[in-house]
Amino acid sequence: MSKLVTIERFIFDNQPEYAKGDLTNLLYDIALAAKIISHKTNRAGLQDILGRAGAVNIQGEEQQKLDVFADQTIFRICDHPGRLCVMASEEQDNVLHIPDQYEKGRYALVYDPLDGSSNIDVNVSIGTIFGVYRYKEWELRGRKEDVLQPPRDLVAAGYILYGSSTMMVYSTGQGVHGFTLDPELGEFLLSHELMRLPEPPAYYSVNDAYFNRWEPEIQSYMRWLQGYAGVGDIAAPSLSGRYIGSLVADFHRNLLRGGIYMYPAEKQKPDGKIRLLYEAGPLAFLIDQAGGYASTGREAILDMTPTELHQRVPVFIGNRSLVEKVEAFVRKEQPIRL
Ligand code: AHM
Ligand code: MG
Repeated sequence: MSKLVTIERFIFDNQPEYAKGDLTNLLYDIALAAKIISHKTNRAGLQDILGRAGAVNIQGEEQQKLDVFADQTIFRICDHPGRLCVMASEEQDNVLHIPDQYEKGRYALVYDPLDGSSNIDVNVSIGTIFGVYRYKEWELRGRKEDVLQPPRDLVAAGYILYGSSTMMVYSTGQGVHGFTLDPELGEFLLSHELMRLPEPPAYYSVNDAYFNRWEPEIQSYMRWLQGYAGVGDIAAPSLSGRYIGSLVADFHRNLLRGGIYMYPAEKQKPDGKIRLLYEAGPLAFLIDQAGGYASTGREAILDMTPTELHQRVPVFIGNRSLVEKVEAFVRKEQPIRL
């Protein structure tokens, strides 16, 4: 019979040597936030019945938008246990400092509390993404510089997917592991140990309504993926298309089945849409740990040092062979046909 392993037990047993318990506890704090957000997310449709965001509920409290609720939940759980020196969230313009009355910790947390905002109100999967860095200057009380580090220097990264079940997937640099929430027990149980991207890949995921806005090399790459004759030096693997428009859900499916997720640059959006610090960076770390690769088409996302909290980057992420091929198209090393 297989062993029943809780996320708490797994994190504790697999924590890196240097972590001294703090990283373990931080990951467990994030798992707790995930349970609270999951509970609220599952009741999202009931907001229409019990009161809309902005309205006052039966206890006289104002109903919150889910993404604001998720943002505040993570902050409120992580601001006081003494594990962090600073946080940065997609929902906040500036870094979030640990209040003066609390002890300062050795880690910096970046997070997108609820990604896939267009899917929140239509009952489609959404997710939370997070990354953990070590502080840079102990003397100073948590600064922007502590989070503006290349994703390669992450000590942990992961996501929570609020889908047909809630899953937490994370890595501390020793492989990628997935846990499924048992809603009755309120525990995340190990369900996917040591996740690796399968070959051959099954899917490509992109919003192809924007095809006309992409560079010709990316348009050609898309034609290659779709099996058009005369594009690229060798035939692409036979892929099917899937696009949810929730990065975590698209990423998770491709991690399990193999594939590539893309959000290319556009004529009006030269850096694309996805944010480096708390979206592309942590997922680049995970995909690397699962045997894959993440690129802007021109450089490896793992090695980019963010200069701004909300900086955007074009993203191609998934099986290495598919992502390296994008780079070959961008370098104009592939026969092109539009
Ligand atoms: P968000 O942070 O505002 O939710 O935007 C990020 C999301 C991703 O989850 C998703 O992959 C992408 O935006 C979808 O964008 P589009 O609707 O342009 O395809
Ligand atoms: Mg987002």
